[in-house]
Amino acid sequence: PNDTVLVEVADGIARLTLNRPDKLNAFNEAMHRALHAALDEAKWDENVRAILLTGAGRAFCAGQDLAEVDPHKADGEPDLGETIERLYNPLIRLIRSIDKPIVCAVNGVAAGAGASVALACDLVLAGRSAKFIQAFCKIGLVPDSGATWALTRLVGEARAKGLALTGRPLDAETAAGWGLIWHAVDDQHLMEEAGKLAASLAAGPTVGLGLTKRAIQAASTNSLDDQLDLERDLQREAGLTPDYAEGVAAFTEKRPANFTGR
Ligand code: T3D
Repeated sequence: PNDTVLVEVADGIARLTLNRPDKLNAFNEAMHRALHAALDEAKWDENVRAILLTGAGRAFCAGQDLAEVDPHKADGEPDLGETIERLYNPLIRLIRSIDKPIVCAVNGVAAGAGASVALACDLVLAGRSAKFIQAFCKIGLVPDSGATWALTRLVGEARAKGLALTGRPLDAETAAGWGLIWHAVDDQHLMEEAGKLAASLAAGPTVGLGLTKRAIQAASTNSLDDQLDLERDLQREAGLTPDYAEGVAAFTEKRPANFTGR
């Protein structure tokens, strides 16, 4: 446990705040460990039905802390592949594996792996002044932490290459227009909107929402036949939940559903 990620669990929502504001919430090892632990806990905690991720201060996350890397190591060559394999890839895999909706409130710049983490979340809201920067090309690196995968799927190859090869900042409004994120929101309303969204998800049929997330994630690599089979299997599972019975009962009785997340 350390204070590089603030965690607050209340009303079915785990609020996680990246908390190295002086470094624009850049990732060091401690923040990696804290974020991974907090997400893992939220994944398994039955009281948590939605996750809200944001950053403290004026940035969301500036990617890898460049003050903590040494490209001129005395005792050998740097192995960035090792860092990716040990820290970044497990983080992205964990985010995608959580069967609960994850809202990301991008409160300022999201650069390098910071943008990748945001794009791995399920519903991304960004303040109008926030920017997404594929900063990797400025320092001779390759977009990582799923950036090439997410960008290409979300905005297509032409725009993915434009962003990744130039490193030009993309503003929140354009990002929403391109389909990179869900919505751009006025800065002063971002946290309120993100909180409301997380609250409505936390009051939803958690199992069904989790299975929906799984189905949509599988769609980008499945054939239609595989996806039809998957939808059948997941629907079978959703159809066994008390929340499904409640949803149908509430509809029939013309009243709001009272989902319990089971
Ligand atoms: O290395 C591996 O293991 C491989 C993994 C790679 C994953 C990656 O994420 S690689 C990409 C790393 N990130 C970047 O290259 C982004 C670097 N930062 C920037 O380009 C700019 O800071 C921003 C565009 C994000 C924001 O610009 P601006 O003008 O709003 O702020 P600033 O003045 O540049 O930064 C404010 C402070 O934060 C400043 O510190 P100071 O001078 O006040 O003491 C700056 O050095 C610090 N900071 C910003 N980003 C980082 C950082 N410190 C360490 N690492 C950072 N990534």
